[in-house]
Formats: sequence, C-alpha cells, structure tokens
Amino acid sequence: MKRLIWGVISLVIAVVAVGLVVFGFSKQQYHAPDGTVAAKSVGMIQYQGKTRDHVVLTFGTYASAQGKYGTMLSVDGAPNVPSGEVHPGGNPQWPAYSPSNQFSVPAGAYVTVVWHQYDSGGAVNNPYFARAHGTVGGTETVNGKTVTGVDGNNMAHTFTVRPAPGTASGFFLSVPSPVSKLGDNATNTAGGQVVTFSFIAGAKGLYAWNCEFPCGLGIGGFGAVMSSYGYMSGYLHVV
Ligand SMILES: [Cu+2]
Repeated sequence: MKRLIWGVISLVIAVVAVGLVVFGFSKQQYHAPDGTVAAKSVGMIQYQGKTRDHVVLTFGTYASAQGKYGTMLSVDGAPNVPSGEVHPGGNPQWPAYSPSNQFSVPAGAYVTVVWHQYDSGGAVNNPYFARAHGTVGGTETVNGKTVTGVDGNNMAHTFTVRPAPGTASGFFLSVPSPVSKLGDNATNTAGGQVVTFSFIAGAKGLYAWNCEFPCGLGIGGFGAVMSSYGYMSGYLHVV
C-alpha cells in the first residue's frame, strides 16, 4: 500500500512538473496579435518598363514585447497602423516586431516597406548586415535620407528575407535599421527612426524573414529572443 501511495504521489509530481514546463513554453510562444498583415494597395507603378502593383507594408520594432505602440504615421497614402499591444503576454525584456510577424504581398509587386524603429542596439558582428541588399536601387531611407546602409556600430535590427526551399531560389533581401534616437533608453513610443525601402516581390510561395542583428543573449547574441520564433522571425507569404 505504501508503495502504491508513493507511486501515485510520484506520478502527480511528474504530471505537475510536465504541465508547468508546457505552460512555461506556451507563455513564451509567439501569438501574433494581428494575424497575417497584408500589404495595402496604393495603385500601380512603373518599374523597369513594367507596370506593377504598388503595395505598402508597415511594421515596427519595439524595445519591449510587453508594451504598447503608438499610431504609426503613414506614407504614400497608406492607412495608419493603429496603436495597440506589441505582443500580448510577451517577455517584457525582449524586443519584438509588431503588429505581426506574418506578412503577405502579391507576387511581382513593387513593395514599399515603412519600418518604425524604436529599439536600442549595438555593434553588428558582420558589416554585411549593416548594408541594404536586394532593395530597389540598393538603398533605403532613414528619416527621409537615402543611404546604402547604417552605422554598423549603432544598429538595431535587420529585416532579412530568404525563400523557403523550392521557392524563387535567387531571392534575397536584407535591410538594417539604426538604433532609436534614445539609444539605451529606448522606449516603444519615443525616439523612433523611420526606415523605408522598396523591393520587387518574388514568385508565389513561402519566404522566411528574420533579424540578423544579434539582439538576443548567449551564443553570440543569437539566443533568447533570437531563437524564439515570432519576436525576431516570421513569414512573408507571396500570393
Ligand atoms: Cu533583432
């Protein structure tokens, strides 16, 4: 009888322990508050002798996943992104992209991205990622000024896109953003930098994006937030 009681107690402890681990992981899991965000159509545009759909995608990067963001200003007539929660229930110590980590754009479209950057940062471990690659003209704009990259010692995040195996094999896009004007005192609603760039969407299919600035902890800065899906990674659906 004693053995049976101890057996039952051990089982209960094991079930509770596994339950707590599952609960802990699910709390950390990314739940995009806005689902898949589709780029907004702003008309047609001529590019390299071809008339293309022109769409605008707006997102932000924030110092704290567990905070709020303000209203983002629109450009090119695209609708504003309203204020809201960056990542409900997210880790307050971790930065995050918002309002989603899942975006969709039409195949072959001329995509203009408006990126509101509010986070701190530091020195990148490979200067390649401090420059714009795969954008129209090989450039980006920072607060309206056209540049080919940012200061690799003061950068925050990158938006780097690669196709999934079997999709548009030559496609590559990588764009850096500078640190918030408040540096280490970055907040989710002040000191923002506005980065814009355009690219031509590839063929239909699934593309993965991630940040290549090591904004996490451990293993060269690529642990923690960098190795948890959703905060610094996601999907670009080309439809
Ligand atoms: Cu990052």
